[in-house]
Amino acid sequence: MTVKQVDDLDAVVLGAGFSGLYMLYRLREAGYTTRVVEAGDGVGGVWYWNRYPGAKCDIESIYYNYTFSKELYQEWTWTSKYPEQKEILSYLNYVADKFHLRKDIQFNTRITAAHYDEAANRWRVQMNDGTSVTAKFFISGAGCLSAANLPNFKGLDRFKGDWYHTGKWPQEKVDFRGKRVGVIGNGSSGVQAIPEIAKEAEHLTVFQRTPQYTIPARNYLYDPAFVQKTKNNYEQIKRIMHETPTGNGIQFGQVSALEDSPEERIKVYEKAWQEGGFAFTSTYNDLFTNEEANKTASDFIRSKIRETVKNPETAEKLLPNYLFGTKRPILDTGYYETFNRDNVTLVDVKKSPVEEITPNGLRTSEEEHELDILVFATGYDGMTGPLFKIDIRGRDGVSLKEKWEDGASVRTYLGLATAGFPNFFMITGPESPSVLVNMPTAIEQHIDWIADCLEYMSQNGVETMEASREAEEEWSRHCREVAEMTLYVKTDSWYTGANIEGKPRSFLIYLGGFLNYKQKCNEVADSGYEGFTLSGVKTIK
Ligand code: NA7
Repeated sequence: MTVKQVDDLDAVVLGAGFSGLYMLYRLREAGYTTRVVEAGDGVGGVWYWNRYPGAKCDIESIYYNYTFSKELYQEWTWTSKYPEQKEILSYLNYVADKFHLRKDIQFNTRITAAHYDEAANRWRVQMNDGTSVTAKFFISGAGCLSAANLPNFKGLDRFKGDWYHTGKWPQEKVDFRGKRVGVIGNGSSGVQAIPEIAKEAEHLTVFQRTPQYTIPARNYLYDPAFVQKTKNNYEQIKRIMHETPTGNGIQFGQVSALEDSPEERIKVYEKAWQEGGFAFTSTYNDLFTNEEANKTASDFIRSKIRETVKNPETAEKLLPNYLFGTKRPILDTGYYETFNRDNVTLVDVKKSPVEEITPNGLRTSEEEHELDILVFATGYDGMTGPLFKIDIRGRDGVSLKEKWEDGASVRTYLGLATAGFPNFFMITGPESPSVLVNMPTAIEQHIDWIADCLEYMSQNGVETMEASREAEEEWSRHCREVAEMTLYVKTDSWYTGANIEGKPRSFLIYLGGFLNYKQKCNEVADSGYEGFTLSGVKTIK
């Protein structure tokens, strides 16, 4: 394939999801020539690919949007508390149209490599269609959960039925009617898909490795008067999104779970359970830091599972035994109830592991299950996975993968940049608070910081901006220390990288809280980008 040199730009942005769209908007506003490169044939990022039945967001929709445009906030009307994938995708299409973003987006194209050319101070970005562009800035809007994890099951290539991964769902509707369906995985995606597939399939077999805690979402249609009120209170919504710890309207509990009597605690949990949503996770202030406190919430959910699931053997299999919330908490609509259906079977694959996919189904160590369709809800290679899919090389040809997998771990400065990779920025990169904050909030904060940084560079004749090794060592150490103070590190999850075979363990998300993080980012900017090396050598263009 011949590589054609087609262009030289100010910036190339990877991905046209929430991040890429707003980054493009800001760069264009500042007068930069920009190209967004997107693998899909439309905008939307994870909301473009995650079309599986039941896919919806577990953050309340009035907070799951951009705040950069008051006009946009007034124009868009959410229909229900938790927006479905289709509605979010329509929203992002609306944004792309309203701000005429499509003309700078190259669809159906993957970035395969991005190499920094030190002499020219340019990133050479190569695409899978054989073309390449050069740009002064390379910005990743690849997202945290976009590299699908398809475990290496023996025999998948011989399976005669159809198979799908929830994170790469086809555009056409998959028809489950009259089909024997198997779902492997019961994280957020599996828990959303399973009740919907069960309604349609002739029979559904759920292959569960680790039982999960899930809380009822209790989704409902919004009252139009409520939506109008939020539009009238746009400034307040914006404040909640950007000036509260999680940016999603949920208040943290003020007291320890251990301060209440057992009877009082049950009342508090019951109220939150009936209300639905993540209110349950913030009933008390120490559920994720104190094991004893955590156990009270875990026990409550286990009692709910026993109460809901009629077959005691199935209920036992569904009882989680890790600390609640140390895997990403899940919201569901009728998940546990689904196991009361006659057409649903639960198989414990920890007890009897999957041995192989056969031409007609799946064999565990105990028996063979005949299947027509297999659904992998097996998650993602989180945080670093999307970046490692691309051959990103900084100074001296060193690849990001080599740098982060040389036996040590990921090292970033604020999750925004990494030493040895000048003028490369990551939106919600590893070691930023990213997925533990409302994503649109985290994305806007990062992009505003990056856009301001570029503006600073332009005003001060700075040509390269690069995180220093000392600054990133300190930040990474701080991230690890904060994580060690929490219960999150006690459980294997995609947060720790444990879900991917061979992936080095490290806690890839900053747990010090969004507000502390934002303050640190602001201090760095206000100090003239302390911790970054700024160089002012003018380069050709
Ligand atoms: P998750 O939450 O990573 O869930 C993946 C599920 O797949 C989970 O139940 C895994 O079990 C299971 N899994 C993964 N590999 C295997 C193998 N080899 N065998 C059996 N089961 C397996 O991904 P989701 O897509 O559901 O959600 C990702 C995020 O999207 C979520 O956190 C939200 O932020 C939104 P395990 O628990 O590892 O034993």
